[in-house]
Amino acid sequence: MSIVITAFERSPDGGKGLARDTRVRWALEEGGQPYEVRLVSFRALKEPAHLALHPFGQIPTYEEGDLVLFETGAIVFHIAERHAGLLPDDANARARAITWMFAALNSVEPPILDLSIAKFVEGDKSWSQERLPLVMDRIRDRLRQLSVRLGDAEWLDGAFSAGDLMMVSVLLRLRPSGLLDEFPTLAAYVARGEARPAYKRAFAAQLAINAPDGQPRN
Ligand SMILES: N[C@@H](CCC(=O)N[C@@H](CS)C(=O)NCC(=O)O)C(=O)O
Repeated sequence: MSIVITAFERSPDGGKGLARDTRVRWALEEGGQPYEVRLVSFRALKEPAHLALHPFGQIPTYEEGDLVLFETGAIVFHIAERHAGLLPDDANARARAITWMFAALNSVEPPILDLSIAKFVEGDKSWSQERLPLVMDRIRDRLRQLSVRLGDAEWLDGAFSAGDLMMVSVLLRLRPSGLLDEFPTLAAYVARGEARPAYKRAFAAQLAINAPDGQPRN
């Protein structure tokens, strides 16, 4: 059954791979699954046809026959459950990999999103500059804790898993801020994720849409 995902017709990051379709593409590539992409404009995101797929009017969505999914956590989990390479066979190791997926989305991504909101949504407010250091320090706290846990390990819990895929995808969004470089252990972890052939294919596929000349626009 063919798989169709949605992605921005024109991603605001100009092809840096930060839009969340990249993590779904990455999971599909790790699982060796072909997929099609339907591009959606910002206007179309909030129109009934797309809202029927995604109640919040966002990308990505995932369609496979009668099944329609939204939320990258659910989508990546669905892919990981069905294809080898993203979740370990051992029950406890599998549960821990899923824990890391949740940790990426529930404990690490929220403060990182807060920074995007502080910069791009609240940037023109009089109090915005005063708040920024607090927002950045909350991210630093999480990165410090994560960095300690990762230590010298290659991946978060043994072999590469969907937990790493999600964590690397979340951390990547920090790159423009420079915060990732304050934590060399995590910067190297993200680089290991980016070096995976499946990630490279996913990145190249979204880049081909957002910057056909191969150079991210922003
Ligand atoms: N929690 C959702 C977040 C989805 C999301 O924020 N998507 C962004 C693109 S990366 C979007 O569609 N933004 C446009 C909008 O919200 O109007 C997920 O992980 O799938």
